[in-house]
Amino acid sequence: MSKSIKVVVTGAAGQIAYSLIPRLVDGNTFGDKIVDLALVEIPQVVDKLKGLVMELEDSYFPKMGKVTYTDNFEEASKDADWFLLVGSIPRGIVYNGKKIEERSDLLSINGGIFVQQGEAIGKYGKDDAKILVVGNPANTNAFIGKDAANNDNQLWMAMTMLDSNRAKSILAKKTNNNVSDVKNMIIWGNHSPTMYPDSENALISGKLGSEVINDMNWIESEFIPTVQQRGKAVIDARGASSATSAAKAAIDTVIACENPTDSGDCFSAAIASDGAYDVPEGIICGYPLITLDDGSIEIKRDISLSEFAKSKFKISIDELLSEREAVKHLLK
Ligand code: NAX
Repeated sequence: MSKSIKVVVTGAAGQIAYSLIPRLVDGNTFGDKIVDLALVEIPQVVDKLKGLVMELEDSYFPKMGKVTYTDNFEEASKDADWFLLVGSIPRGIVYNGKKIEERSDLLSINGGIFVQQGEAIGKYGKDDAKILVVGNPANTNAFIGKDAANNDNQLWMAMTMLDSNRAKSILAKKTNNNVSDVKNMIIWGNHSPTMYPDSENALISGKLGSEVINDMNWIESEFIPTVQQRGKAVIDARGASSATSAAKAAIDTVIACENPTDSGDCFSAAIASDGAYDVPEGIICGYPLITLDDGSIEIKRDISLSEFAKSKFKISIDELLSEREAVKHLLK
């Protein structure tokens, strides 16, 4: 009999989740394992999940196990292996009578949600649970959740895979390669417009990006801003934020964590700094990561950063520090 795995998804009635959830049970993401799903929504929309569950049942997924839905996060958390925290309150909506425009308000409101979810994960999730925060502001939400969970065996991540996938695609186009020829694509810092996508350390058909692309002007004025601002560009063009690409990126992150990383490669996600690359300890920072044969996940530590890279990375670290300051009232 195949092993089973329990995955909790919040924001399960949202647009990212609609693309994401079927892929969790398609037999590709978790291989042979039977996947039990616990879908979570806020009370106002939780009943909509009945329709999604019907669709899942009608789709014939041989690896799909038990599927439940609830507005009770604690109940959903019990013995879960993976938490995909997609749900959050977006900028622009009216919340408790106030329109949420300021990043500080967004940080505080979502921070409150992540305190409760973090506490439940620490208490009820498996001791080796992995948590991927997608809902923005992802890094600081993960920072608050990890603090509230207070369980260092669990791995908290914020998603930067979408940024890394975008960056690969742009580098591949620029150098007439296929996207699969671009490896070691690192997103340093915050998942925000300050992130630093590292073209210099990317491997393009086996060669360092710094050797392949001799066009600093293009890197500064096109590549970096395009990766940083692409989320907004998709909203402007589509009238809605990235959904299918965000779902694919969440799946790619899960697959990267569940399988050993090829030598010479890495994957991108933000995790708590242990001081690596001189980042202040504790903040959830975008790093190059590797999954080892025993399943543990580590920061890849042998990347050298140019002075240009360091100056860009510092901007993003400073932003993360100011976000930490803005939510300090939520920390234990
Ligand atoms: P939607 O507005 O379509 O869905 C969000 C869902 O979350 C809603 O159904 C809402 O009811 C639910 N929700 C809110 N608070 C919740 C809570 N406390 N518990 C459970 N569910 C809750 O947004 P969608 O397009 O799916 O995007 C979700 C989040 O992903 C947003 O915060 C968005 O900014 C973020 N993104 C993050 C990306 C990344 O790379 N890290 C990229 C894509 C996306 O912009």
